[in-house]
Amino acid sequence: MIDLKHTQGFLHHLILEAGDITLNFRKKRDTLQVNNKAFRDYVTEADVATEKFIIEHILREFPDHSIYGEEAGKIAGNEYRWIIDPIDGTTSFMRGLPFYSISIALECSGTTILGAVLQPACNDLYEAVENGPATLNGSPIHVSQQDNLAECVLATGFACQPLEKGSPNLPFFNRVMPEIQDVRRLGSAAADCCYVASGCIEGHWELNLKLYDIAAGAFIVERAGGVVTDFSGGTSGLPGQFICTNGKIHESLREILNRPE
Ligand code: LIP
Repeated sequence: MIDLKHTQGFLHHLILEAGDITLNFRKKRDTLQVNNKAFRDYVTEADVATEKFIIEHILREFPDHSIYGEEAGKIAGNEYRWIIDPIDGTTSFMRGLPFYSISIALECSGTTILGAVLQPACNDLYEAVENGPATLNGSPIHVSQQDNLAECVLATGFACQPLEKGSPNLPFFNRVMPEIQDVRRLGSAAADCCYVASGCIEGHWELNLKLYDIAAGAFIVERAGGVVTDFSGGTSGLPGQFICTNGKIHESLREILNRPE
C-alpha cells in the first residue's frame, strides 16, 4: 500500500519540475527536433525528454510500479500504474501556443486514485485525489451549473487519424455547433477536461483519444462534480468516444451526438 498523501506531494513536485523542462525547450522551439509518428502525429525531443524524466523519477521512488507512457509505451510492474502524457497538445507546443499540458494519473488495480494536469505556459496546476476535491493551484474547483445547452461553450478536438479515415468528428461537430453558444478547439484534451472541471466551459467531446490523453483530466472532472462517459452513456467505449460535462447537459449532449445523420 502506498501512502497517498506522500504520493500526492511527490506527484505535485514531479509535474512542476517536468513543466520547467518543457518551458526550457519552448524557448528554443525554432530548433526543436521533431519526428512524424504518423500522419499529422508528431513527437518532439521535448516530449521524449520530459517523459524520460518523469518515468525515471517515478521508478526511482516506486521501483515496483507499472507505467504507461505516450512515448515509452508499457512497463510492467505491480497494481499501481502511472499513466503519462508528457506533452498533450504537441502541435500547439511546437507552434509556441500555450495550450499544452503534462498529464499524469495514478491507478490502483484499474481505478484512478490521483491525477495532475499542468499547463506550464499558463502556470496552472490542476490536481485531484481519491475522496478529495479537485483543485486549481491549491483552491477547490467545481463544474459549471449551466443547464441550458444554448448557453454552453463546449470544446472538441480532431485527434490524429490516418488520411483515409478523414475527420470522423466533423459530422458530430456539425450536429452540435448549431445547438450551443460556441465551440473551442484548444488542442489538448487534458486541458479541455480541466476547463470543464473548473467551470470555464460546460463540456468536451472527442473521438479516438488515447488513455494517456484523458486519464488524469477525466478524474479531475469527476472530482469536480462532472460526468464522464462514452457516447452510449457507459464507459466501455472510453477513451475512443469521450464525453465529459458538468453533468447538467450530459444527456442533452449525448442525445445530439447519437442523432442519426
Ligand atoms: C492531442 C489530443 C487532442 C487532439 C490532438 C492530439 P497529443 O494529443 O489531446 O485533444 O485533438 O489531435 O491527439 O497527441 O498532442 O498528445
